[in-house]
Amino acid sequence: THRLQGKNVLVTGASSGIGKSTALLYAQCGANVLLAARRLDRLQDIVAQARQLNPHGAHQAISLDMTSNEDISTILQRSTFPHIDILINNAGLVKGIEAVGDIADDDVALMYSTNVTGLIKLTQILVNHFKQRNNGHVVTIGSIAGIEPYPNGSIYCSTKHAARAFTNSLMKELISTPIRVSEIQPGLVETEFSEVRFRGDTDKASNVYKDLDPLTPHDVAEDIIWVTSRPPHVQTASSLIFPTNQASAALVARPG
Ligand code: NDP
Ligand code: 8X3
Repeated sequence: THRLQGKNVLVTGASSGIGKSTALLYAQCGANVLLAARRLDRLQDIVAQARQLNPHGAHQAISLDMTSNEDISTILQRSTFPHIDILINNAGLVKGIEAVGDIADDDVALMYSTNVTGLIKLTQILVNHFKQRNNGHVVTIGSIAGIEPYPNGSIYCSTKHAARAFTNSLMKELISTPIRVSEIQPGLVETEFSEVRFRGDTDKASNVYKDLDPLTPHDVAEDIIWVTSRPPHVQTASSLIFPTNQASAALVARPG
């Protein structure tokens, strides 16, 4: 992880879950972290924690709504960072478990604009920035849902398939450059993800992780740190990471 010392890392969705753990672990590894999300108050608390872990680092909280073209297109100008070395495309969400036919247009629009079109817009900006510097690393947080679609998750699963295809095309486009592209594909991780899916119903959300040891956001953060701290000639194209009792989206054991 010495290779992360002094690197500038933009983490989207850094106010909770995987993004928060990732931002803090980067800080601990000596990186400067630009933490982006909608809930700025939360980000400011996390910046304070990052400062404790790496007092010499230049950490910044920046408000970013992935559904806002304006927020995305101004992000580099609004940041105090001179440049970015690593982009972690982590912001994302699922809303509802409705079957096709019953899904509200607003939920479709929110998931697509956050998980797909916002991600594409931000990545284009950072890829141009990386091309100018002839250096950089794009990491997209995909999902097992981007490999194996499941019932009652058609919109979320299709957004993660889109993010996967976009990220993979990008890796192929950048084949002759030093810029790296990676996708991390987690299975069940206990975060606020299921609370958002069940629209705030915490009982339903905690049931998702009942009787198994899910991944923690820190587990996923460790994988992200690993992938981005390899030598420059090493590119992890994808990393599928499950809890030990999970083997596919549908195959989950609950040993109790
Ligand atoms: P959390 O709900 O804990 O965190 C989601 C983060 O995304 C929050 O920081 C939230 O910040 C941010 N976010 C959501 N919508 C927007 C938006 N419109 N603009 C900016 N930021 C936004 O969930 P996770 O940590 O689990 O999710 C992180 C990523 O991991 C997602 O892409 C998710 O799809 C993926 N993933 C999660 C898995 C899991 O089992 N938990 C498994 C596989 C992948 P704020 O609300 O402050 O804007
Ligand atoms: C989240 C994975 O299968 O829990 O991306 O919906 S799943």
